[in-house]
Amino acid sequence: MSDQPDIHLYTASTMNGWKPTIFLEEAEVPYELTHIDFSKKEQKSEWYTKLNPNGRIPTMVDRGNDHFVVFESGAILWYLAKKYNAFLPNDPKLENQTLQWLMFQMGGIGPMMGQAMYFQRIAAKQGHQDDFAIERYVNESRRLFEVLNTHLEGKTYLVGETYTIADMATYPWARAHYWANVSVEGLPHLQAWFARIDGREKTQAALEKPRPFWAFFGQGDVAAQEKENAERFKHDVKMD
Ligand SMILES: N[C@@H](CCC(=O)N[C@@H](CS)C(=O)NCC(=O)O)C(=O)O
Repeated sequence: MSDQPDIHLYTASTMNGWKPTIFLEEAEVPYELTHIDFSKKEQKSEWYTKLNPNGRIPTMVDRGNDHFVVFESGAILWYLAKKYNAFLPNDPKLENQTLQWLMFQMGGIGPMMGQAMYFQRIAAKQGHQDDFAIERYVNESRRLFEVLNTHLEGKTYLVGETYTIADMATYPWARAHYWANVSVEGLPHLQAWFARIDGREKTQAALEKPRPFWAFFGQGDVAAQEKENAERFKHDVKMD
């Protein structure tokens, strides 16, 4: 018997990268974490792209299932929820609603906010100022936040009363609204949901791994964050 944990996660400190660590910490599943260093372009290396043909993080290997490899953060969350029977309701309708909100994040919030961040925080800093693109992605992100806000009225979490993988996928992105300059003013239900998840200790512990969320994307010292990110994103790194 090996004493290695089943789950081996390859990740970095980004919104997509934190999603599986949130699950693993919340479910108290032991895991090994390998930090993929963007500044060394490790995500494009030959060994890594054999695991993840998209050359992005996160990727997960389940040693307990013939080293089954999963890429795409939503698929990793789904796999973990099924394997550990956690954070995914058993009721078929609630399960499907969880999938709906997970898809909403994967196809909407992530790509729109990712581009809003990219055009403001990376492209603009490299001399490519594109106001049309910035406006488009910021406005579309705000529109999606309004959808979330309306949906969350009277609810504790995205799918009823229980914390699910849909919340785990959406929180790291939406909570970083500040970094994408997407306002959450006038969205009280979204803000209340933030506060609820801000108070979940295990989720917050997950956001420390491999490097802290709040240092990069919290409302801290913007100049210092941008300086650090300039090094981190010196290659043409994208997020969606
Ligand atoms: N749809 C993918 C997106 C993954 C993604 O965009 N990852 C970014 C970080 S958030 C990345 O690895 N960027 C590195 C690069 O573009 O080289 C997922 O959800 O897993």
